[in-house]
Amino acid sequence: MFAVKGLLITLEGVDACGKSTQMSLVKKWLTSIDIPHVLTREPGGVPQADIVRSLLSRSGNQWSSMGQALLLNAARVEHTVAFITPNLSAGRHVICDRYFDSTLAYQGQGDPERVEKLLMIHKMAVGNVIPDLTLWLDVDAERLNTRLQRRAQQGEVHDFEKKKNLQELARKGYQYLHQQFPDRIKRIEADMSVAEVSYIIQKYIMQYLGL
Ligand code: ATM
Repeated sequence: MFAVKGLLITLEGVDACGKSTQMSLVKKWLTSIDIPHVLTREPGGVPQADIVRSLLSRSGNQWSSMGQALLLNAARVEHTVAFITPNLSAGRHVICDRYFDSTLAYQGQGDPERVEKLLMIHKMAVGNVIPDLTLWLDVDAERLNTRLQRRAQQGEVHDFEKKKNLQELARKGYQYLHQQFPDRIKRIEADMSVAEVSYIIQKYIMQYLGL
């Protein structure tokens, strides 16, 4: 008898791409068909990593992108060792809202040299734990602008231009990663309806779970 390991499945994308909505739909769906799974997110998932989240989200965050990457990797080690790996070993699929592709996209921004360095840091930090499947919810620049403007009107975005620039650079980062790892990273047009995006996500997950 051999143990069946769970899969690590990540959802990625820029802010306002609809990840949170899709995370809860995935949870509802996997629960309804009795698939053992856990949901988690980064930065976060364990108390030490939540500290890093609050450190980085404090207004006036002045960390360089390498400083951020190192903090995020410190958080990721704790999350991976204490939560992700034990769940995978116990046969539960781990669905994670952001993982190392967020670091590669936000801190790497599509620059091959930076991405190379970040991959080395990831390897040192957590070894060969990489997602089995990454679902990238991609929003084009125009829609991103509209979604962020809506958030700004609701008081959720404070420095609109800074936020918009960061998301545009991160999108460039995701485009680069998608070219580099086409087998692992699946691009999904997030401009479709919530139901359509959810249907495509379910199809990919079923394919990877062999359902
Ligand atoms: P969420 O809002 O999706 O929880 O992400 C928090 C922020 O952390 C998001 N910022 N914006 N804008 C993306 C950023 N982030 C990184 O820059 N690098 C990472 O490795 C992770 C996990 C998140």
